[in-house]
Amino acid sequence: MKIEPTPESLYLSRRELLGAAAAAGLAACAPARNDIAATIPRVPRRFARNATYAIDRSLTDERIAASYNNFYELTSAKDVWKHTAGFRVDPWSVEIAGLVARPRRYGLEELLRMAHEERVYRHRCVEAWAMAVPWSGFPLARLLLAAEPAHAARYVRFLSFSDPAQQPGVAAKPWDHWPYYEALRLDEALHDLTFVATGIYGHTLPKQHGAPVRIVVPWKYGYKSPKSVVRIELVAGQPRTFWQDQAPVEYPFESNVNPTQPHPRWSQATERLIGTWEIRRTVLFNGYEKFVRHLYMDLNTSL
Ligand SMILES: Nc1nc2c(c(=O)[nH]1)N[C@H]1C(S)=C(S)[C@@H](COP(=O)(O)O)O[C@H]1N2
Ligand SMILES: [Mo]
Repeated sequence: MKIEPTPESLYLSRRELLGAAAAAGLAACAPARNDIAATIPRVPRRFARNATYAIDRSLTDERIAASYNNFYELTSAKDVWKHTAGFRVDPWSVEIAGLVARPRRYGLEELLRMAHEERVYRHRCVEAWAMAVPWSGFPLARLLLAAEPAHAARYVRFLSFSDPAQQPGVAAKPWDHWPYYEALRLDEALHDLTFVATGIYGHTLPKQHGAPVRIVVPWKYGYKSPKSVVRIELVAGQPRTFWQDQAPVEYPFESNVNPTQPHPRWSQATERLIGTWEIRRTVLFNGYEKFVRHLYMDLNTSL
C-alpha cells in the first residue's frame, strides 16, 4: 500500500498508517505539510481518569481529532493543523480578572503543576459533527474560587489569544471581531464539568486543539469551549460572544446541545462521528443531562 500526500491518508486506521509508514519509511520522507504526527506534542502527561464522567462512546482516533478542527484564528477550514507553524504558545499566561477579590496571572508552568485528571468527554459541534476525546486538566472552578468572585459577579468571560503576525486566520480576516470571546453564566462556569484542559490523549495540547490551555464545556455546542485562552474575567452583565455578534439567531448565548431545537439552517437531531462519519442521534445536553439539568429549571424558556 502506498500513502499519498493527500488528506484522505489521515482517515486510514492508525495500524494501517503505522504499518505503511514503517514499510515506506514515511516519517523520513513525508512532506512537512502532510505530517500531522509532527503537530502532536510527544511529552507524556498521563493522569488518572475520572470515572464519574465515563461515556458510552469509543474514543475518536487521535489523528482524526487532530486533523479536523475549528480554530478560526488559524483558518476557517478544517485543516487547522497545517496553519499552526507561526503560532507561539510558550511562554504563556492566563489572567483572572474583573469582579474578584484576588485577581492574578498564572504562568503556564503554574497551571501545569496543578493537580490534573483525565476526562473522556463527548464533543458536539453546532455543525453536527462529534467526537469523544480524553482531555487532561482540572475544573475551572478551582481558578474561579481561588480568585474569590465578588457578590456582583454573575458571568465569566473568556478571551482567546489573537495576533495576525502568528495566526493566518486573523491576518486573513482583520474585520472579524478578534480576539475570540466567549462567556458562561457563573453557575455554569463553576460546574464541575467545566474544565480547563492543558492536554489531550496523554500529552500536552496540539496547537490545533487550542494549546496551551483551553476551556471545555461538554454539554454545550463546541464554540462555547474557547481555545488558547489568555484572560478570564468575572463580570456583572451577560457578555456578548464572538458567534453571537456574527449571527445572533444562529448562535445564541446559552447554546446547550438540544436535538429538538434545529439550527436555522439545519437539523440538530443527529450528528456524524468524525473519521468514521457514522450517524448518531444527538441527545439533550450532549449526554450530560443528569449532571446539568438542575441549572436549567425552566427548559422552555432557557434552552
Ligand atoms: N479561540 C477559538 N476557540 C474555539 C474556536 C475558534 O475558532 N477559536 N472554535 C470553536 C468550535 S466551533 C469548536 S467545534 C471547537 C473545536 O475544538 P477542537 O478543534 O479541539 O475539536 O473549538 C471552539 N473553540
Ligand atoms: Mo463548532
